[in-house]
Amino acid sequence: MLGISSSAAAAAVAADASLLHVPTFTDIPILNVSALIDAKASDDSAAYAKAIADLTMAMYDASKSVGFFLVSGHGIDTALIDDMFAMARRFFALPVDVKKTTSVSHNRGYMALGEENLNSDAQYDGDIKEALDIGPEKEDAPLPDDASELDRLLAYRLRQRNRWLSDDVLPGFKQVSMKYYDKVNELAEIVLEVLASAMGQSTAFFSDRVKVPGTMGQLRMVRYPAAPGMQSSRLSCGAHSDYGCITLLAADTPGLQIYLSPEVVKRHFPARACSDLQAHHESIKYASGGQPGGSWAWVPVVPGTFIVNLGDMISRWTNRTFKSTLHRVVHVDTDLGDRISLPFFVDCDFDTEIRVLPAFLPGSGKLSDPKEHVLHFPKPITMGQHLALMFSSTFPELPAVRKETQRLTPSPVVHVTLRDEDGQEHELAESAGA
Ligand SMILES: O=C(O)CCC(=O)C(=O)O
Repeated sequence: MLGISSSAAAAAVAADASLLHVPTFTDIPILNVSALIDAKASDDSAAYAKAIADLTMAMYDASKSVGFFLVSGHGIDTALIDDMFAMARRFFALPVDVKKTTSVSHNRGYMALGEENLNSDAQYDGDIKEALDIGPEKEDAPLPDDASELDRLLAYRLRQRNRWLSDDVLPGFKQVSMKYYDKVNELAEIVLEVLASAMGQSTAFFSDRVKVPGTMGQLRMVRYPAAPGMQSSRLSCGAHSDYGCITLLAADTPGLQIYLSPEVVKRHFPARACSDLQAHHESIKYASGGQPGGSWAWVPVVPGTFIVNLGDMISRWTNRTFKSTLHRVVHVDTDLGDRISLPFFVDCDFDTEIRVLPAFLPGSGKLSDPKEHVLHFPKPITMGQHLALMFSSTFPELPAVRKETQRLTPSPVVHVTLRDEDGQEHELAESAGA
């Protein structure tokens, strides 16, 4: 099913038409990871090396052009995915008071309709969605004894223990959710190995930045009620980029839109003038530095695939060579019923320092774009600093976390040598202070 059904056109009488009349990104890149999964399962190092090599260039191209792609051949049982969607629907059908008993703190438990606003620059009110966030089970993922104070603070503020409903209320909820969590987490690790290779790093690059394996995933179940009169001032999910490393998304209904840069628009839709969304122009400018001529596009729902996108940390490590692309959700079509999606966000440890990799330094990096002369992120940041900064903009009560994070994170000084267009070298040293 691609794009939106014709009944959405009727809904468009009331909805802001510019939200709906955008092209569908039908040639979104697809990466088939089955050979890699087989090589890992059979512990065949030669086949593993070949599968990584075969996927690396496709990953590089997808990451450099749009930062969104589909993953097929993932081997996760369709029945498990269907069970997870069915379970999410059952959860959201419960009375709000019951759902609220799972609420813990940010990133764990139930979040009511409108509670999160992913684009407070453009939206007067919160996203038209409700959600449930689940992390790894704490007993499987204790903080290590040598965890830093920052790790402890953020684990407390953002990563508390899951609180489940009992089996009397929702039978099998925990079992299905954690089985799905584990399977998607395994897939995420595999995708990250390919991504690391595309970044010119060892395949263990990301796992080396997670002290306790499996602890940096967050499974979100989201319900979007159809909103036939949706206006650009308040969406199902406001325009944003993801904060961490990668997100793996399963969705049962179209609705996701991504913002394509002018270059991508030219390459994929050369024959048509894509309508831009004027109403979102300001927020796009704010969030992406502004790229007039770009366009929103529907991401197709292709059975048997996960939608994967890169987050802000990858954009930072690669000096924006790899894209952390803006996306949003528009769900107006009541004939399609509620839209359920299952994003799985993957981060690194909170105290992971992110600084532009030498391979991506402008001028000298072997993977950097020769046309790129700007070092976009001269100051390193920790994963925790970035998360605290972003969450303090989406949840108004969180600025305190940001302050505490800045206090606990040392301000390293970064030295880089940049070569300009004339081959002149410039030494740059900046402190990563607040
Ligand atoms: O539901 C979707 O398709 C996307 C959700 C999303 O972007 C998010 O929760 O960050």
